[in-house]
Amino acid sequence: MSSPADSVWERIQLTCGDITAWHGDAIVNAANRSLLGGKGVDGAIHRAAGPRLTDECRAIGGCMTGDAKRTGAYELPVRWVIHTVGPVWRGGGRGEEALLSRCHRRSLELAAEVGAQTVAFPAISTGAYGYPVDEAARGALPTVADFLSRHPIPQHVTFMLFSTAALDVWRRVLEELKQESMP
Ligand code: AR6
Repeated sequence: MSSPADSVWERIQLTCGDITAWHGDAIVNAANRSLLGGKGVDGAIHRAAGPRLTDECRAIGGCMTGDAKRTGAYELPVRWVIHTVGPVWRGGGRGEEALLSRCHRRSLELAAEVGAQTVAFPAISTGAYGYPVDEAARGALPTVADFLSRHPIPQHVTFMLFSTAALDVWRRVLEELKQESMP
């Protein structure tokens, strides 16, 4: 992975809040392989989008870990939901980083396909799937920066953290990555 330029980091925003209230083109869902909904951010997205989202997901028939599928967003204030299945954390030696990276890359590919200019991600795998928050930031942020350095769309990516504690961790990791990528 090459070092992203300063302008790429400026296309990544970190914020804190409920992703179902975010206004933009697409949000990413931290789903499970059934795509039929669950707890955490998945439950919140399905509740806010309404039952037609679950119907569309049922017709897709599931998703592999590390892959992503795109649906409509129904009652949500975005145009698309991109459902990705993060890895369960098993200590870090079972390919978790590559799978988490693939989740982000596949989600951005599906967003770019439909011309989504603004995309928001939750901190995939850091809830029920147990991925440590700082490790998740170290997996997600360079992958997104690398994708953005190669593609003009999406123009902006937001990471919607669900607590100020998580936001602080992601901010620290982002600053470290920016420093590391300076020439
Ligand atoms: N907006 C933004 N972030 C949220 C929200 C929200 N409304 N709600 C929770 N988070 P998790 P996972 C954060 O457990 O670890 C589900 O049951 C949360 O604090 O939602 O990938 C699925 O069906 C955490 O930081 O997803 C799967 O079975 C992050 O979102 C399984 O959980 C991810 O936590 C997926 O587990």
